[in-house]
Amino acid sequence: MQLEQIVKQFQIYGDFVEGHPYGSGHINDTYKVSVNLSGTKVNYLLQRINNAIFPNVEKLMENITRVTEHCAEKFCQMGYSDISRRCLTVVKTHSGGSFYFDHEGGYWRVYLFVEDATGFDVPETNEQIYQAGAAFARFQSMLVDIPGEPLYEIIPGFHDGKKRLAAFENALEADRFNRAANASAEIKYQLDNAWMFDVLPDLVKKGAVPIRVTHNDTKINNVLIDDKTAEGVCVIDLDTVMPGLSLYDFGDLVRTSTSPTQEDEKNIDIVGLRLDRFESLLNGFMSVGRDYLNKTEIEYLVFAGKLITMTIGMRFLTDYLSGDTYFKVHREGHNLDRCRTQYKLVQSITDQQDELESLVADTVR
Ligand code: ADP
Ligand code: GN1
Ligand code: MG
Repeated sequence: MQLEQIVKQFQIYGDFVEGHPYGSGHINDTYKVSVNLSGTKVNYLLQRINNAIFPNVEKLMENITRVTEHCAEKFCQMGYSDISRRCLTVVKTHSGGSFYFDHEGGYWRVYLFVEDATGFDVPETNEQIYQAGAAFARFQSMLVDIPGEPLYEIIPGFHDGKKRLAAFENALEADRFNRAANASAEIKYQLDNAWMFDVLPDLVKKGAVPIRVTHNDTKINNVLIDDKTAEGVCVIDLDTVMPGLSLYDFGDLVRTSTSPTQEDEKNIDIVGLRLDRFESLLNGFMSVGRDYLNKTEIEYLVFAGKLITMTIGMRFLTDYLSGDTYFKVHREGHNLDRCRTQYKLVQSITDQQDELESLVADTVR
């Protein structure tokens, strides 16, 4: 079905003008589409949901609408008037007012397009990093009192390192594409660092770290930064919002904002955590986080950065060994390149652990 036909299924008024692939997400197929409404061009964000990864689209969209409606209400109470820039707005379909359109095995949804804001794969200034940290912490704090049943666990064990490790070991054992030989150093690094995966689950078991409602995919390009004010104006990509740990969200921010490089940078020498970037992220996150995070959560912030970077590195490596079936790839060895940057960053965090811990200590002094 053509994009134009898909757009027609939604409560979008005006004549279809154009639609193009958009963004650099690894999971969904995303398009920016435009319609002409009485001479004004209006943009929308159309997505084909990756239903191999999210088989329960009904529950996925239920989670998302619960979260967006709750956040909209909060922003409204706070006196903001530009609510549709501050949280995603799902556009309904004509027939039945559903939040997605299902056609021959394809599942489509539409959001209002957040104008004049950018999702950076690599943030350009420390202010952007600070604002991104503050935006994700604000998002967590807003969801503390979301009413009703717990959100549906859309991908069970999403950040469960032990489960991910088992998947890695299976892929390694099978080595279906004879790729393990290309990744021997990475495989060793992964196996040597597997101890990390017990740490946070043990803290949860002891009751030291609470389960909250978290985003779970806080890659830096999943917050839109206002082009004029640099404010972290809108948290996007809500597919994985579900019960989780605050630390995982901070960890993924460390992973994606503290090195001034792309996730798939080939020149490993330039990958590494920069202290000033980390400090901006920490200060932004803590500007909101200090009001709701507990002592143990704060104590493990640096570790969380290392852990999530290790986990995502392992997921890239697993996908490489399995023939690149999960993350979109655009070149040969793409997932292995991504894995290498992650492990380089883990090492860089480890090497600077003391300085990083003292920056954390400073924020609570
Ligand atoms: P994926 O799950 O594949 O990462 P995202 O939901 O993150 O997909 O969307 C991909 C990209 O599209 C984002 O990185 C962002 O640049 C852009 N985007 C997503 N939603 C919106 C929106 N409502 N308004 C403007 N841009 C958006
Ligand atoms: C995926 O959807 P996107 O591109 O924001 C992935 C994350 C990974 C990330 C690595 C649902 O995020 O878990 O950390 O790629 N999302 C899902 O870049 O698996
Ligand atoms: Mg995304």
